[in-house]
Amino acid sequence: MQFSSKMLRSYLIIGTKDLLAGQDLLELVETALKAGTTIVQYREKGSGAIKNYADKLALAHQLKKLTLKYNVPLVIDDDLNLALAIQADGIHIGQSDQTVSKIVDQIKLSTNPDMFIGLSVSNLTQLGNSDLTNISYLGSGPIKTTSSKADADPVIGLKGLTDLVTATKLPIVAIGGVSFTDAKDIARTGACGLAMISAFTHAKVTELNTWIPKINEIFTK
Ligand code: 3NM
Repeated sequence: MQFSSKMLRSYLIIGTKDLLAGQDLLELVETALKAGTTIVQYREKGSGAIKNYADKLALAHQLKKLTLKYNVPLVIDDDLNLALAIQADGIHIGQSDQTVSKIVDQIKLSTNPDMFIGLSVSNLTQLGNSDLTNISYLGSGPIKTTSSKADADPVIGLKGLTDLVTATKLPIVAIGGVSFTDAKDIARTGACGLAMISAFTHAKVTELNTWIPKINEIFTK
């Protein structure tokens, strides 16, 4: 699927360890997709994450089937083999993950050469040090404190986000401690959307059905 910045508007990130008691990952994703979520990232990371590759692969396959049904891109976090195995639409990598040039080379040689790449960039120093040649979008944060990522960078706030948006032409999705009610503030910085874990896992179905369409209208880039 061809990348578009519009895909970043309401960005669901989810992995097994993010689920609350009694929640089912595929069910949660389908509820979000029904509400209008514009992109899904499978992020199987952190303590409590699935370690077994076959189990991850099986779940990722099911996610791919599900997102395809709703014509929404599926991104895999930091696992190129998994991303290639399920023909994911994109891969997201962090500053400490594999180098971008290596990933680009592998993607170009694969059966899925159009896979897009998202990169986490938290501040202007990281931005300056990053090879952005083949990057489609940036994930920038944490905007506020987050309990979903143990090794998150220091909080950058709206000011840090604005600095990054001003410094690059690449579309940016804001991440880290953000929720639906932050959409207007985040949109004013020039960012393209909200990437969220706990806002999704904590929301009731009715809240998702109300908020996701609103968020998709608030972001216009
Ligand atoms: N990356 P929540 S913060 C996966 O700052 C991730 O790069 C971050 O979860 C970054 O919406 C984060 O629950 C966790 O705060 C986001």
